[in-house]
Amino acid sequence: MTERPTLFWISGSTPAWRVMLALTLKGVAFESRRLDTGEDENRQAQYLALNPKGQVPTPVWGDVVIRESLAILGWLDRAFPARPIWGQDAAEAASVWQDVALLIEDLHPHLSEVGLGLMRREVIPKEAITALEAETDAWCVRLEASNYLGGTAPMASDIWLYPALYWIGRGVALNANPPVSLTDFITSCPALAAWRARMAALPGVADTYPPHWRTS
Ligand SMILES: N[C@@H](CCC(=O)N[C@@H](CS)C(=O)NCC(=O)O)C(=O)O
Repeated sequence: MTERPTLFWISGSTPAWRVMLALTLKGVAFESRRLDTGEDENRQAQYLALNPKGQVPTPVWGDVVIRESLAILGWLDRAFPARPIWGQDAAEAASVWQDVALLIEDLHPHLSEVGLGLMRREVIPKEAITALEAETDAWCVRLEASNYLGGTAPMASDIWLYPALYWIGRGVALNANPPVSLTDFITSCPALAAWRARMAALPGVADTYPPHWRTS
């Protein structure tokens, strides 16, 4: 197959951002199809035929149409094996999967509670913030020992975490009086801040930042 994959995405969607990051880090050129939710572009029959939930991300490559960001990250490594994001061998693959599973199992519930609260401009329970900080600290400690969660190069675990932390930052920016501890959520952990800067400096990564977050 020679043509490039087409990626359907929505600005500000962390799952879509992950897939865009993976394509970028793997050096896979793709056609970008940003959908405008204000115009219900993700609810049109043509798009629903690709993704019946009307959700993003959805990559299309010839006859291949995939939904669910994690499945897409898995597919990408098989379809475009250069510059793997799921490790170089069986042991590394297991280690990356272990991290992704732990991020989803242990970090995501707290991230979700705090992030959704911020998006809805609700008062965030102190315990929820403390739990998020404790979980984030554990990943920060990991990053004191290596440049990336994946070791010497970013893997699917780094790709999972990067947009997730920016999503909290976006929620903080949307609130007039966000909880103080969330305003220095990243900078309070130097290893995490350094990792984020390292990720952002990789070729093409800065361009994946959600465009509407730059302007509103
Ligand atoms: N589990 C899915 C989640 C996808 C998802 O929730 N996408 C949201 C954006 S973050 C979406 O497309 N929302 C648009 C809508 O439902 O109308 C994945 O990881 O791909």
